[in-house]
Amino acid sequence: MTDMFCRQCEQTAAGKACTTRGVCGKSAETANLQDELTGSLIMAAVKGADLPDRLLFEALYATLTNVNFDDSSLRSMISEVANCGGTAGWAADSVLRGDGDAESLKTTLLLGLRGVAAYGCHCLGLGEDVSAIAAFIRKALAAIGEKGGALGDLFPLLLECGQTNLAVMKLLDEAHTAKFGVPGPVSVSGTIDAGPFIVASGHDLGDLALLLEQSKGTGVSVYTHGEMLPARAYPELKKHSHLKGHFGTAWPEQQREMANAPGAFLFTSNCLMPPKDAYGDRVFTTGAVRFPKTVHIGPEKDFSPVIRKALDLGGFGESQPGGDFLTGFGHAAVLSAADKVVEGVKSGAIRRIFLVGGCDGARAGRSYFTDLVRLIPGDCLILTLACGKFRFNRLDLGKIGELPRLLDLGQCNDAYSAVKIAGALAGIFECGLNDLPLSLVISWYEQKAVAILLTLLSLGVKNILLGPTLPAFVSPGVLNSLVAQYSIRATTTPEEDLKMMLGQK
Ligand code: SF4
Ligand code: SF3
Repeated sequence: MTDMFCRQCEQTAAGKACTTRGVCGKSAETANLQDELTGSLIMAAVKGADLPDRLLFEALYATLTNVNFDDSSLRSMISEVANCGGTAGWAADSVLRGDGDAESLKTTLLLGLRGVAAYGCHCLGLGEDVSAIAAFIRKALAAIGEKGGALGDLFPLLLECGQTNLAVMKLLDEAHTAKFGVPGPVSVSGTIDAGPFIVASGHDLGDLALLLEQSKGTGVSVYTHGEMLPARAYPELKKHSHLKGHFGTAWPEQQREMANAPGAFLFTSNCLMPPKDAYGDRVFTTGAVRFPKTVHIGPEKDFSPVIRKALDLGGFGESQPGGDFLTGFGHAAVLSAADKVVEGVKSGAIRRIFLVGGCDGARAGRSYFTDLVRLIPGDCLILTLACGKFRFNRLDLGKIGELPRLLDLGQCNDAYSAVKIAGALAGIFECGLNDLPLSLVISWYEQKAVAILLTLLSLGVKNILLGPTLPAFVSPGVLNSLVAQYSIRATTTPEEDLKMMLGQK
């Protein structure tokens, strides 16, 4: 018996499982509470208990990597689920630790649901109706809770999870556009000005909008971090002159970069690394994110403690120069240039389109994605999204005609834009998605990427390259079936993979 067992993310210990303490910093106690919470949600679903949508989404999101490290909040969610009829009794070990194909499919489904729930939480925050998404989550949790489970019944649920994730990403895209306008290309400065500042991290544009309203006229500047970068592409967020630019680089660098910056940090979603003492007192969390020693801003979203902290700290004495980031190529922007892309493909000026996107992580093997992007020939377009792009989004990759070669579609949930763009191009060329001159190279780390991968599979997308390593929770039998049905494969070397992709029709 081990202290804990978690293999839900790409950095799991020795590529197998974290068994004493998480590589992410999660303790065994926290991991076991997260399993208990998962079990009580599953039992609630099996019994058809009346669990409110908000609790369902928030509890699932609390178990995603780099979100909740706070045992007391996990305990109170377990009690809340119990009060609604969620009991103990699910044998988490038999599924999450199992090596069989049914356990692997159930685990993949559960992790996909965690990703869906994360996006569902952002939709809820923006006032969207998520009841259809919640209905599928309840059905899928009940299927996970049933004893055994035929492979033939579980696989269709994985694809349905992919379709549900597409639906929730679409809902989020529409909510963002309705509230904050249509995103457009924008160059975001990486310079941090002198004076007090707040850095807003994570995916929640609704939280950022509230922070901008509350900090207006206080003399505090606001910068985005990580997945919040595309915020400045939205007219209703960009209009705030104190939303100045973007702080730092990739999320795995946060402990080093935040320790050296005299500002206040607000985490609205993953990825939070356990804050070091050097800067822990200036970290604030909100929404699903929690850390025991940091101040949590509750659902009333009063960000005045964050603003006060920034004013007390005073910020840098002098401006800290940094390079620029180009972002904001959502589906509306890219499709408005569709004629140029189509013309380029027809004339041969654009040989191929690559989607190199997904999560970032701390392992050295992730230089694969930078190396690949550097090697992709100058007559190919590169679409990107999510936080893995920080490994190459400041490279000068030039243009094809008037189009920048690297187009940043936005956050991981903007995988919806990628699907929409690919669908529109397939319509124009009158072909299937797999017949487009398009190659997908996906970097995964946490469970939103699992949900997005299931979306791509549910659309019948083949030949996806997945890296930097394959998930530990996928059994050999499930892997064989994915390879047979979808020709999915693991990344090898940038050179070999590029040769193979350029050789595809
Ligand atoms: Fe390990 Fe990842 Fe689980 Fe953290 S989330 S305990 S790093 S597998
Ligand atoms: Fe990144 Fe955490 Fe996955 Fe939104 S912020 S993609 S890793």
